[in-house]
Amino acid sequence: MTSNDASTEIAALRAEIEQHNHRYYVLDDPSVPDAEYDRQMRRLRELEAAHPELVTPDSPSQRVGGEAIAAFGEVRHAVPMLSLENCFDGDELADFDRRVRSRLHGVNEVDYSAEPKLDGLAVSLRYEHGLLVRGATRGDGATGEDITHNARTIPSIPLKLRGGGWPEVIEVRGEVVMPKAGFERMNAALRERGEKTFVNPRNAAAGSLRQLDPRMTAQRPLAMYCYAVGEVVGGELPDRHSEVLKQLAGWGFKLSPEVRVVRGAQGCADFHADIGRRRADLPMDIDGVVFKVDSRAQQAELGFVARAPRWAIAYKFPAQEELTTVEAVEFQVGRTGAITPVARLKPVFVGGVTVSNATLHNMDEVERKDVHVGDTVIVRRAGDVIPEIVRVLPERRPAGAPAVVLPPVCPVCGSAVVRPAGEAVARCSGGLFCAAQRKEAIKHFASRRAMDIEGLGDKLVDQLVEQGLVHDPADLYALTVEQLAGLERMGEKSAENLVDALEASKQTTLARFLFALGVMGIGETLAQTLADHFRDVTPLLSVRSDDLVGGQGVTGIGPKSAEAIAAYIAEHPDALPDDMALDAATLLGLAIPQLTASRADALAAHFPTWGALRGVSAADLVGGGTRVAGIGAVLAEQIVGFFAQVHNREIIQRLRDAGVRWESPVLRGDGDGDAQPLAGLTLVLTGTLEGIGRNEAKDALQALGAKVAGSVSRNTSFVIAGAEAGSKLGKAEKLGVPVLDQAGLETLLRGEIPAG
Ligand code: I6G
Repeated sequence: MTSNDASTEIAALRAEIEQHNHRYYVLDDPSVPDAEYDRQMRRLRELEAAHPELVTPDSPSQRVGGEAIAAFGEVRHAVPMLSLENCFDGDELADFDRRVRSRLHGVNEVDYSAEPKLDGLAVSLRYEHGLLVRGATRGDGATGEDITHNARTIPSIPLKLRGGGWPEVIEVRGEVVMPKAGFERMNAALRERGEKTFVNPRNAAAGSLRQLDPRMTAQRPLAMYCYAVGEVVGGELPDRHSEVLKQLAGWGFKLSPEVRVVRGAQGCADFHADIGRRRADLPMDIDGVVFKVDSRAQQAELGFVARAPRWAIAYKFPAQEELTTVEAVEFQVGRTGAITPVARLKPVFVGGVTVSNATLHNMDEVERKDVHVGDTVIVRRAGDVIPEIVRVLPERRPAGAPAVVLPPVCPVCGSAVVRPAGEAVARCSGGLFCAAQRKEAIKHFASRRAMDIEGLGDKLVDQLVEQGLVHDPADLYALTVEQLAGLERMGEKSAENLVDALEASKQTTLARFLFALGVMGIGETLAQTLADHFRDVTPLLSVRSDDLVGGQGVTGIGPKSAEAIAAYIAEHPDALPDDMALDAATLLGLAIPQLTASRADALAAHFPTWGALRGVSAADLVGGGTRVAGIGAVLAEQIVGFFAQVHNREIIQRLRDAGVRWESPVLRGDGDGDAQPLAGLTLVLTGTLEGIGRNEAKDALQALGAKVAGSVSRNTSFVIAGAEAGSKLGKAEKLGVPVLDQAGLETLLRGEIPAG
């Protein structure tokens, strides 16, 4: 191949790969299967290796990171990187808006560009003639560190601007962050290798950017979200900040998908409240929202005070991390006997509430974090997540602070505590002899998503168990008004109501009943799967492991991918001629959802022709020995063990004798079309629905044959959005999944399918 030919092919490959990168990393909207992307990248590397004179710094092949540098250089920012004024409540925000309007000679209402304030590291990128020439940290605002070598490895940072019309020189500023999911994955991998983990995504982002070796940075899941410009030479930008952001997006930069223009102080307050409600669901940690006067002419009129613009403010959320001290560590016993160490903390205001307890999960965690009583610790409370100790500050440990030791016997019943070698969880061996386990098992049985016994709260269960009135769930149905009325804080009327609620709870679904039994490892989804599969509890009483695991499927294909692949085949029976021999490349060419290269290999090895693959069901495909979706060997043993125990069988029998019953579930997606008018639909519920709880709606829709999933994907038929719907609504809009309101839900509940 001549250098000319190579140059043409290289240019075409670079353009294509950059386009895929842009779709994948900037727009979160992948355009080609991974295998195709890998093939193009391999080809580009091959050509560049054969023609090293054609390698340029803006080639996508250069993102893997070059040589390590010896030390960070200094970069003086041509335009200083300022800080932002902060405010912490609505009054301070209103004051800011009043100041802005008064300086603008009393304009009535100001438009603000609003966006979340991401918790990462501020970075400035300098482009000359459309090419990235420098990346620098904020530093002290005037001088930062040169991190060009690392910036090049971050896939959402364009090496070369897209489109055209960019200024000769432009500095683009934003925040480099590590999304929460990437952070969790990276820490899990570090933990697995016995390496030190990062305390939070911000520290992980900062640590990753401050690497001398860019090959390390290249492996970290970083992204940069842009929000401002610095120096601009030889070019003009639009008049409104929001338009500048759109222009940046056009040049290939990633923006927060939450950017909005809002009106006046009220618009700002509403935006703050909306983002605040969704804070825990956002993919990145944020510590507030930022408002900027949208008109750049007004910005110029307002100017700066000290080192902050008068036209912008950060409205902060309550800190999610604070310092406090561990006053004691106690051990709680859960439903399955798991013993959980809980730190009793000196009360501290964090994440918007006062926190005085934090879970330590298990003894491995206590040992890993090296928690001693008396330690000063960082406690974190994010959203509704249970507060946790992030880390100990060993330098502040008082002399003689006692280590935390697992008690040899259960603190509730005195039975031996067992912790099998290699396992993190220690358990009380008392079973239902242990009052703590009994209480928790009954609370779970009565809970809303299980038997939904209204009025049977935790305090009441504690009393019932402590007074010996209830030993197991079946005893609940023998309770009388007289017995209940004698309890603390229970009158005759409440006792009658509870007996009525117990009676009402007897009519249930098999899935709820199975979930209520509290079999270890059986959550709501698996309970539903078991109910669909076995249709009654009786076959489960004699279930064997072989009935749950041991299929003939394809290695490497799990229940989810099997469903996606089988659905594709069912929808495209004529995608290939019947007698066509299959290989992985042919299958990958069909862009079947969830079909990775390794699964394509396995599938082609298993099914010699398309004809052989046509007509297979998801169950035929599931490999690794799974027969019931989601159940592997360990879970199968737990299920078999549970139903084999005489004591559990007796409770099930007594519950049935007491009148607990369910409609026989109809198999989804086949059989009686009239009883299953929603068969084949996959629905997702989000937000608060009117007049019907989410679980109730879920049960009703499932009874009509629909599948109700927890997350939105391209396979979702409809998202049903109630009031204050969260990120699922955004995802639906992004993927083009039809969204239904309350009226749409009602149509579905009548068994009719609304127009999409
Ligand atoms: O620190 C910052 C975070 C977010 C910012 C910022 C921002 O906009 C969304 N904008 C400016 C202008 C500055 N700091 C100085």
